[in-house]
Amino acid sequence: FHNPNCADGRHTITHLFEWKWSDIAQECERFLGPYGYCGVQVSPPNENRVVTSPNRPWWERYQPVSYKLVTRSGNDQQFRDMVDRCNRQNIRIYVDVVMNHMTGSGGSGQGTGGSQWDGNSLSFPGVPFSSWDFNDASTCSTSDLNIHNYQNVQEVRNCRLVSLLDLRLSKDYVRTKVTEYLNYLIDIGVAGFRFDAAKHMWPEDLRVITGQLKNLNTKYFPSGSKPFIYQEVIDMGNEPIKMSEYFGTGRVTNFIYGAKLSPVFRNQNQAKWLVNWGEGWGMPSSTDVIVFIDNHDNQRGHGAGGAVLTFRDSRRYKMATAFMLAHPYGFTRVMSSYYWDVNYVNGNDANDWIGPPTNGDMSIKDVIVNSDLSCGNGWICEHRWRQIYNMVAFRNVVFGTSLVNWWDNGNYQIAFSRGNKGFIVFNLESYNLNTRLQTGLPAGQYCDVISGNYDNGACTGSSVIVSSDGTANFYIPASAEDPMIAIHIGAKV
Ligand code: QV4
Ligand code: CA
Repeated sequence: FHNPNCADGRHTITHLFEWKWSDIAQECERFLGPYGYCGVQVSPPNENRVVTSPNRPWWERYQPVSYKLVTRSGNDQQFRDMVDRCNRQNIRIYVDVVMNHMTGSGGSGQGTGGSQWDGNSLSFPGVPFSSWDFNDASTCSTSDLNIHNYQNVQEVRNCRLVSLLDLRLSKDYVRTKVTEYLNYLIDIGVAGFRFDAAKHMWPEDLRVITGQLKNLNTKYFPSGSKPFIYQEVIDMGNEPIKMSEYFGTGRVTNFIYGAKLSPVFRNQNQAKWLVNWGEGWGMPSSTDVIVFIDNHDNQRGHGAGGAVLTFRDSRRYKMATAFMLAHPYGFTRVMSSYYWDVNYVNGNDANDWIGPPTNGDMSIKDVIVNSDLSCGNGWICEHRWRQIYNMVAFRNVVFGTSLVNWWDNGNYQIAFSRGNKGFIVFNLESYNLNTRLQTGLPAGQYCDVISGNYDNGACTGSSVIVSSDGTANFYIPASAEDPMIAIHIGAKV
């Protein structure tokens, strides 16, 4: 379950948060395929609760009503069309799977696919699940059945996360229904899963469920391929539940990564310390994690909290993302967001619930793409920023090489090579960088893929001359639009 199942030479996924399936299908064809991405994490595709107060928040999709593929992103047929068209472009689809719980307690109604649900009687006929299929006072010991104490493992896994009705995954019937859903997606042709709220599920239950999964569809994957699984476990080191409990069933989301890298690129912790970034900072082994700067939760103060860099600090965010993509540690995920107006009230964003850009009938707006590759209609499309997509290509070119030729100025200027294939320099000082450095690269002229592109054998931005001894002079003004330079053998003039 640790292998992402990327097509050859592709090593990064992007989370197209709240995109419609029809837009993702087009994006695979017009951008993700040609620009070297491996795949897409999609929002939960299964039927969810329709929340109208507030009006259609993004988080309604984390309240399942059934496993029918009908949401504001599209229906079953549109989902299948996306998976097929993306796979044909060598782009993989990873599904966000919510199987810890169903809707919040209380309330009732119809889901996005028309199924009835009742959060009072714990009735979900669209699956079907009934009150027998949920944890209750016999398994959860808090008086309101909600989780209050994250130091109590039993409580975290058997009680309700923010009142969400907690499925009894120890029961064969519940495991079977969830497994049917996952195998249904595998048959369609997805490459793997994000397990939402994995911390709230017992590793043993996940072991049984993943043991019943089919191999991937041989229309798109070599026979015998297992789904890629990455499990959402927020482990900042201060709770009894550890990431390592989940390595048997796949990788985990490494939230320490963005939390510790962001302060460096905010000039709150010297960049020179990144010399042993990765396992050296007490993080799990590289092949057990997926890494990212921000995710859909912590970019709005949910989940692990709001201390991470996001698109709103674009200059620092591009640098942190470039560092992530240049560095060998972990399997990389690039966040792709939509815009919303923040409104801080007592330190919290009162608008943290706002859903994706919508039309008057609350359907999700199309993603518009402009000739400069940027997006419109409220979609931020970080994955289309030049400094980011060129570093996705950098990672593909240098993949498998080790980090060598580390250099730093003892403070906020750093540089390193990836074998003899790529080199990157960062200047986070308030003064200019002007230094000769060993790049490890063959002599020649290289395009700086940060300030421009490699286009028809020429550089649209600045270029770097590497001499026969492998050294080159680097000049990065503190005031540069992006105070970093990256070169690699795939962009040599
Ligand atoms: C509220 C109160 C409850 C109260 C209840 C009464 O908080 O105390 O009992 O009303 O009805 C939404 C609301 C939340 C509401 C809840 C139930 O925001 O206020 O409870 O619904 O109606 C997302 C959002 C949540 C949202 C949830 C379901 O972040 O705010 O809750 O979707 O719609 C921990 C976990 C980690 C989790 C993270 C956010 O360990 O697993 O918190 N991250 C994942 C997802 C995340 C998602 C969930 C888990 C749940 O990444 O996006 O939560 O599927 O760290
Ligand atoms: Ca649970």
